[in-house]
Amino acid sequence: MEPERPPLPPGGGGFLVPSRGIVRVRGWPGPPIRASCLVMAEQHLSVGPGGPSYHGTTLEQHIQLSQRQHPEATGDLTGLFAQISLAAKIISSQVSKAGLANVLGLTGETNVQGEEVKKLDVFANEVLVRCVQQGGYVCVMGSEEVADPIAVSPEYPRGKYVLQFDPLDGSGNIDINASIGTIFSIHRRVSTGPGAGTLADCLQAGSRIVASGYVIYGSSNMFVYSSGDGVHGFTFDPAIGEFFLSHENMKIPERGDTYSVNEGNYHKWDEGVQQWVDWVKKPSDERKAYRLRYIGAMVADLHRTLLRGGIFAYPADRKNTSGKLRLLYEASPFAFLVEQAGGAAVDGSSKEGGRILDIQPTELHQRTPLYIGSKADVADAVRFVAPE
Ligand code: FBP
Repeated sequence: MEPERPPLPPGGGGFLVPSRGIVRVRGWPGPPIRASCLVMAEQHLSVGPGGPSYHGTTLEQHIQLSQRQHPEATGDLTGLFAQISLAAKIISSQVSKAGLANVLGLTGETNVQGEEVKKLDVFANEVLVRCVQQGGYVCVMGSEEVADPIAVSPEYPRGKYVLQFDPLDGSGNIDINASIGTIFSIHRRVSTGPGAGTLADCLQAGSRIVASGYVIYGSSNMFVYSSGDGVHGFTFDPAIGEFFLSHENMKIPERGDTYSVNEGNYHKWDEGVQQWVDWVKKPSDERKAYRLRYIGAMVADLHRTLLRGGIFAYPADRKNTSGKLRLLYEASPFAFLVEQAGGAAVDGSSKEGGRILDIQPTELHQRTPLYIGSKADVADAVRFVAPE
C-alpha cells in the first residue's frame, strides 16, 4: 500500500524538475515524487499566502501597461479600474455564497424599470457606488437601479470620468444559481469641472466611450474590458484575490453557429423578426441549422457570443416597443466591446443596421432593440428585420 503522503510545504519549496521519472524535492520530507504530476501541480496550484504560484499579468498591471502607451494619461483611468475591480471582488464574494449570506430573494421594492428589486441588486449597487466614489475619479454615475444620476458625496473629490453600470445583470438568474454579471462603461465628463457632474455627462453616445467592460460571476469569475486597444479577459484566482490575464486580445469569429434570443416572445414580434428566426434555425444547402442558446442573462449570453461567435438579440416587440435592454449600461458597453473584438452591434432600424454606438441618448433609462455579435450573423438579421 502507498505510504500516506504528508501535505506540500507552503510555497512548494524549491525543487528540481526533470521532465520525467522520479524527483527528490529539497525540503520535502515525503518519498520521491513522479515528475509529471509535480510539473502539473506547480503550474496550476495556488498554495496560498507565502507561496502563490505565478499566474502572469494582473488586471491593474495590464491597464497600467496600456496607459503607458498614452503619454497624456494621468493614471486616473487605472485608478478607476482598480475601484471597479475591488467592487467586483466584493460582489463576487457575496454572489458565491448567496444561499448562505441571506442575500437571495426580493427586497419588496420595485425599481425605476418597474422590476422587482433583488437583495443582491441593492447590495451590488451600493458596493459599486461606495468603492468608486471614494476613488475621486468620477464626477457622476448612472445605475440601472437608481432613477436619477448618482452624485458623488461632497466629502470626495469629483473626477473627470462618468461611470454608468448595471450592477447585477441577469438578476433573474440569482436564485437559480446561474451566471450573472456586472456591466459598465466609462465616458469623460462634458460639463466643465471640478463640480458635480450632470445628466448631460451621462447622456453621451457610445461612440464617446473611453472604456467599457463586464464581470461575469459564473463557474469562474472573469473581468473583461476594452479601453480601445482590443478586448482582454482576466480570470479571478480566489486564492490570490486577483484577476489574471487569461484571454488576451479576444476576437469574435466572423460568423458563428448559434443564435440567442427569447423565442417565448415570438408571437409579439413583427413579421421581419419572426422570418429571421425561422430562417436562422432552418438548415439550408449552404449551412446547418443554427443552435439556440439562451441563458437569460445578457452578460453570460454575450460572453459566449464573444468567445464562440454567433448572434444575441433582444428585438422590440408589441410589449417592449423599444426592446427591453437599456442603452447606456447594457447595449452601449457591449457594443463597444464587440466592435473592438471585430463584431457588430445594431438596433435594426435601417438597412445600414442602425449602429448602437451612434445612438444619441435622450433619457438615462432609455431602452433599445439589440442585434449583436459576429458581423456576418448581424448582417443576416438586419436583412430580415430592418424596415424596407
Ligand atoms: P437585468 O437583469 O439587469 O434587469 O437585465 C435584463 C436581462 O435580465 C438581461 O440580462 C437578459 O438578457 C434579459 O433581461 C432577459 O430577459 P427575458 O427574461 O425577457 O428574456
